[in-house]
Amino acid sequence: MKLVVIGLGYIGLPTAIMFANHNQDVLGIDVNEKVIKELNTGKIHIEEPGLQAELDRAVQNGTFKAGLVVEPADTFIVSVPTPNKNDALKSCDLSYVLSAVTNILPILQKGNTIIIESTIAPRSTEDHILPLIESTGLIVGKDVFLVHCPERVLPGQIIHELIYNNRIIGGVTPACTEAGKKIYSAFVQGELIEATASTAEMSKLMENTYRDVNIALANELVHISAELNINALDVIGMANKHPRVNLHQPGPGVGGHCLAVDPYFIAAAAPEQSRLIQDARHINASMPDFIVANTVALMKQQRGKKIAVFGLTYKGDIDDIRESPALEIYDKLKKAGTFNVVAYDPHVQADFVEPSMEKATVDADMVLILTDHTEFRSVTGFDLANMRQMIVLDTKNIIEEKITIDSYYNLGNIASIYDTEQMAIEAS
Ligand code: SAJ
Repeated sequence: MKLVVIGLGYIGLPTAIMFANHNQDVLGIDVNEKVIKELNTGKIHIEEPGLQAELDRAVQNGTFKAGLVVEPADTFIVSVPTPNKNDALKSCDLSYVLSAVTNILPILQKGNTIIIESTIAPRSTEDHILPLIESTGLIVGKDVFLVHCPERVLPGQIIHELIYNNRIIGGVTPACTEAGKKIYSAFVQGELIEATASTAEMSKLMENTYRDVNIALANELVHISAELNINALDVIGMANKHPRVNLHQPGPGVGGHCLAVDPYFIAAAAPEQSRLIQDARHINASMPDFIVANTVALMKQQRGKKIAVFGLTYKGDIDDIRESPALEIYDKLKKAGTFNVVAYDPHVQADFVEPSMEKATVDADMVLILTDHTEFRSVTGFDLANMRQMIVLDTKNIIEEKITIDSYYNLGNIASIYDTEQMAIEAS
């Protein structure tokens, strides 16, 4: 079977390579010439464990090549970005998906299957993509097959999850679903769940919205507990001992290209009916400002000058800074110009990132931890001995040996910053 994958990003590339390693003849398409060149010389352009070895295998078998222009095939998989639009409710921008599908139309043949893997707003397949395909005169469900098959893999574990996760196969008609199932059965060992395109779209969006809303609940608990002088992290630990409770973890905000994006697609499609989803988004999106305000308060109170920011990625142990609340906090502190702000992140290589932890912390007054990289887990007071004042604000509650730090704050005891402030005012 010949398969074309359009969009060779975090999802499209691993998907293309997996098919190539399971007896399919794969052409990967991207608009970025540099990416195409690198892939054709056998190099991947993203950090993902195991992916380079998988590409090496595909190159050796001669089953994968990359290019700029689509060619006739049996199956087309669309895996391009769907950003938020700049409108009031940040609705789903389908333009890359529609343009990818438009490029396929002139070479579309009877018997072909088009699969949309990109995350899309509810009803996009039936209301926007289906009419576009049928404008060619081909009938979906009879001449060609259209399926929405959302990806649900976790960065860092993509190869494993592509194979073993359940997969929702949302066909526009039952024949479309059948066609989709046949294609993914090439390598998927999880269940191939039959669905309609619209339920598939909504299910994918609700999975991430569920998580976003639950994280918002944890973040709201931080605000409530700070007001009432209760340790929110202790509350979460205790409540989660109940067999049917799973409070999520609070943090400096919600990032990445899924949780911070998908809920808006639902909200924009049904604004009147999605109050809770919109409130949750608002709570999570305001966390960076909350962290900035507390950082500034603590620094001013201690007459601090230098902040070492630990972690810029949107979550731990990855190199992805897209939609990262950590980066937003770093930028805001930097732009304010009040303090010398230095970024340290062992996973991010960029000019503005200090590669040495020692240099980042020397003479610093505060370490502000924004990402739960494994490397930060074992940081102790001994590693931070070169700071001017050893104050740590650990928004991910990651440091294990908290006891070794002179002044340790997390989202459980963050309100105590102000107790000290009050004490300082009273003493002066
Ligand atoms: N976060 C918290 N508290 C928590 C959990 C996460 O603040 O208790 C934050 C993280 O720090 C991060 C953000 O949420 O900033 C998102 O991280 P994540 O690990 O929850 O999600 P993603 O975006 O890396 O991946 C999600 C996954 N979805 C679910 O777990 C429901 C993944 O399975 C999806 O494939 C992916 O979105 C996607 O592509 O949709």
